[in-house]
Amino acid sequence: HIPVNLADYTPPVFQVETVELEFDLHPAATLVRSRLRLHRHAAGQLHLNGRKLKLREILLDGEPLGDNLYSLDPSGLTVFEVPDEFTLETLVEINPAENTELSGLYMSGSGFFTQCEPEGFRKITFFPDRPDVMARYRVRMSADAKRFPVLLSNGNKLAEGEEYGRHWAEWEDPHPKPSYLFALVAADLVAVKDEFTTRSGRHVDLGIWVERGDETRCGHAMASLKRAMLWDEDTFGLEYDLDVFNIAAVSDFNAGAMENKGLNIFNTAYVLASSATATDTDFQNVERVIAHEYFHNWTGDRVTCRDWFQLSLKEGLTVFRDQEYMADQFSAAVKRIADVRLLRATQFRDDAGPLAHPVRPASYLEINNFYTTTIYEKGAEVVRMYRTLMGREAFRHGMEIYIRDNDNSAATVEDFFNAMQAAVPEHNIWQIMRWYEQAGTPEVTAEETYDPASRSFTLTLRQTTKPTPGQDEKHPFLMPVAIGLLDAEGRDLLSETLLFHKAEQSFVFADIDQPAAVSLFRGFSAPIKLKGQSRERLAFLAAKDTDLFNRWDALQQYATAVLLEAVAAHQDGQVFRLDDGLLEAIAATLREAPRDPAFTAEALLLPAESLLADEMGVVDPDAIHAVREATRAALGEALRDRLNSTYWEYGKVDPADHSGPAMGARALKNATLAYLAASGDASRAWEQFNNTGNMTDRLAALTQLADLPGEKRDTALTSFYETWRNTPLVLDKWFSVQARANAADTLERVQALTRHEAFELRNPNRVRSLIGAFSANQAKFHNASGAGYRLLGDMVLRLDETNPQIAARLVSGLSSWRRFDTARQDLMRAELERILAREGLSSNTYEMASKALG
Ligand code: HT7
Ligand code: ZN
Repeated sequence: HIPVNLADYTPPVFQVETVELEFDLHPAATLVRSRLRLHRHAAGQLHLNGRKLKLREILLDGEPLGDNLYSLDPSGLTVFEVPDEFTLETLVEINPAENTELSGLYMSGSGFFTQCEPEGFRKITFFPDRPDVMARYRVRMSADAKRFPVLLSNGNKLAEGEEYGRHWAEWEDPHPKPSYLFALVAADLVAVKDEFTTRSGRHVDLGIWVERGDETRCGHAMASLKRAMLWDEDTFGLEYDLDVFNIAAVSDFNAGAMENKGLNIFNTAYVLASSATATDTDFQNVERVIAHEYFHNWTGDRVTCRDWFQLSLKEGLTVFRDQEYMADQFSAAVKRIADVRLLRATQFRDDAGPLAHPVRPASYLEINNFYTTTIYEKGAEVVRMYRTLMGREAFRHGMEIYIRDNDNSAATVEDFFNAMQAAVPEHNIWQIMRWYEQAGTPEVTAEETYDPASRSFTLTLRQTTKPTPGQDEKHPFLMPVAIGLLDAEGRDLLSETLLFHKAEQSFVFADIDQPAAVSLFRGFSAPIKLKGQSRERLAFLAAKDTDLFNRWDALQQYATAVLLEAVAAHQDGQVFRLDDGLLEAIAATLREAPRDPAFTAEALLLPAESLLADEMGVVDPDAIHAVREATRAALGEALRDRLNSTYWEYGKVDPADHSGPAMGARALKNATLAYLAASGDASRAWEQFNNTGNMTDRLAALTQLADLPGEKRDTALTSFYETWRNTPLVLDKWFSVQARANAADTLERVQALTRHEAFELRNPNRVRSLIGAFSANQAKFHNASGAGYRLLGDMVLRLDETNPQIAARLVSGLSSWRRFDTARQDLMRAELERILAREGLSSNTYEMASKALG
C-alpha cells in the first residue's frame, strides 16, 4: 500500500498524440489492439500503466519488440529504450465477463460497458493512464451482431458494416481527451432520440440508449438534457461541441453516472423515471445528474484535471453548476435547504472524524476513496463563496477566463483561482485558497454591542477550526458573511456581505437603530457551524427572517436545542414533555403552508438523528431515537386537526404532474402523513398505499407502514414485492424502506434480507439500497449487541473480493466509533480490526479501515 503524494507530481515523460483502438469483443476473451503515437515530453523511461492484461503482441514502429527490451509487472509495462517519437502497438487479451469490479470493460445486462474514471483504462490496454495525457481517439469495435446490436463510442460514427454474423463500427472523437473519458458500449439496447440546435446553429443528435421496454421511462431524462443544454448557453455561454450526444444506461454501475466525452454512461437509477415507478426525489435526481454530466462537457472534459488531487476542480465546480441549474428550475430556497441538509449530514460528519481531508487532499492510497462529499459538495461551497465574494457578473467573467485560458488542457486549482482573481483585479482573494488546503469545519461565534449615543452597532465574529488528521494548526479562512439586521417586525434595516478573514474581526455599522436581531450567514454563505445563538433569537428568526434559508435554519437549530435537552432529560430518567416553543413554531409553520408548500414540507422535518448525534459528547443512539420519535408523536397528536386538514388540502394533486408546485404539494401532504402515523394513526397511510398509482405517494405510505410491525405492514410489503419484483429500481426501494424502518425488528429483518433471493451483491444499487440504507439507520445499526456492525463487516469482507470500490465505501459506517460509549466503541473497533486482518484485502478497503481506526 504505497501512498501517492501531491508534492511528488512530475509531468508525463511521454505525451500521446493519437490512439487507435480495435476491440474484438467476446465476453470471456476480448482482444484489444492499441496503436499509440507517442513523443517525448520530459526525461525518463517509458512506463505504461496496465492491470490484469495478457500481453499477446508488442511492436515498436512496426517491428516486434524482443523480450529483453521491455518488462512487465503488476502495475504495467516498461519499455527500456525508445526514440523521442514512435508508434507503439500492443495486443492484449482481457476478460470482461469476469470483471466484477465494474471498472474497465465489463459485462452487465445485455452487453459490454466501460467505466474508466479514475483508473479503469489501464484495465483495457497499456497506456499512460493519467489525466494530463490528452490524446485524439479513433475506435473500431466488432461484436456478435445479434447479441450486441448497438456499438457506441465517443465522438462521431465514421462507418459501420457486417460480415459473417459479426458487425463492426468505427468512431472518432475530434477533441483531445484524457483516457478516463474513453467509453465503449456494445449491447442490445434501444434508443429514444431527439435533437437540439445550439445557439450558433450546430445540429446535435441526442440519443438515450436503454434496455427494450424501458424506453417509455426516458421522457424526463431527455427533457432534462435539453433544458440543461439551453441553460448552459444562457448562463455561461457554453455550447455543445459535437454533432452527437449519447447516453447509455446500465444497471450495474459503481456510481451515479459518468461524463465520457459524447457518450455519457449512466446508472439506470438516474435515467429511468415514470410517475408509477419513480418518486419526485427520483425525478429531481434524474434531472440533476443529467445536467451534472452534461455540464462536465466543459468543466471536466474540455478543461480537465492535471492530476487526481485536483478532482474538486471539475467536481466541485460541476456540482455548483448543477445546484444553480436546479435552483433555477424549482425553488432556490428549497434547493439550498436540501443541499445544506446533505452537506451537514455527510460532509460535516466526515470533516469531524478520522476520514477528514481537504478539498484538495495532499495524499491518497486509492483515489477511488476520494470521491467524497468533501471533494464534491464542500468543493461546490468553495466555488459558491468565490461567486458570493465576487458578485455574479465578475464570477461569470472569471468563468470565461478560466475556460479560455485552459481549454483543451489539464488544469489545477491554481488555474481556477488565477482566472477568478483576474476577473476582480481590484481585490486580493488569495486567502480563499485555504479552503482547498485545510480540512475541518470552522466554528463561528458572534457578539453584538450597540452604542445608543453614536447609534453604532458592532458585530464581532470569531472563528476557530478543530485539528484534523495531519493538520493540528489551522489558519483563519476567508469567508463571505451575508447578514441582515432586522427590526422587531422582521424588516431588514440593512443587508450586506461582510468579508471575514481573521480569527477575530469587528464590523461597525453607523447611523443605525438598534436591531432586534441579526441574521448571519444568510443562504448559508459559508460552510461553517454558527454557534451560540440564543433560543429567543432562533425563535424570532424562525418566525420573521426575510431570508427563507435562515428562517428554516433557525427552526432547525431551535429544534436541535430542544431535542438535545430532551435527550439529556431522558438519560436522567425524566418523563418526556413536548416543548411549548417547538409546538408553537411547528403550528405556525403549518398555518403558513399556503405561502410555500415545498418550503413548509422542509420546515416540518425535525433534525435527523445523525445531526443530533453530531452535537453530543457521547452519542446515545437509543435516547436520541426515543426522544425524536416521542416528539414526532406528540406533535402529531397535538396538531392532529391541522395536520388532517392540510393532508386533505394538498392531497388532490395530479399523480402524473411533476412540476415544482405539484411536487411541493405532495411533499407537504406526505410530511403530514408521517406526523399522523407517528402519533399512532396509520389508517391514512394504509388507505393512501392502497389507492394511489403514484410512487411518491405509495412509497411515503409504505415508509409509514414499515415502521409498524403487524398485518398491515406484512400485507403492504408483500403486495409491493409482488407488483415490482421484476423492476429492479423499484425493488431497490422495497429493500431500502425496510432497512430504514423504525420498527423494533428492523435488524433481524435486514439480516434476513441479506439472504433474500432478490438480494444481489454484484449490483451496487442493491447493496446500497439494503446495506447502505441500514448503516444510515442510526438507532438500528448501532444496536447495542453489535449485530449491526457485524452484518456490515461481513458485507465489506464479501464485497472486497468482488468489488473493492463498493466495499470500501461501506467502511465509513464504522468510522465514527470514537463518538460512542465504550461498549459500542469496542464492538466497532473489533469489526474494523477484523476487516484489516483479512489476508489479501484490497488497498481500497485497507485505506478506509486503517484510517477509520486512526
Ligand atoms: N466523474 C464521475 C465520477 C466517478 C465514477 C463514475 C462511475 C463509476 C465510478 C466512478 N468513479 C468516479 C461521475 C461524476 O461525478 O460526474
Ligand atoms: Zn461529476
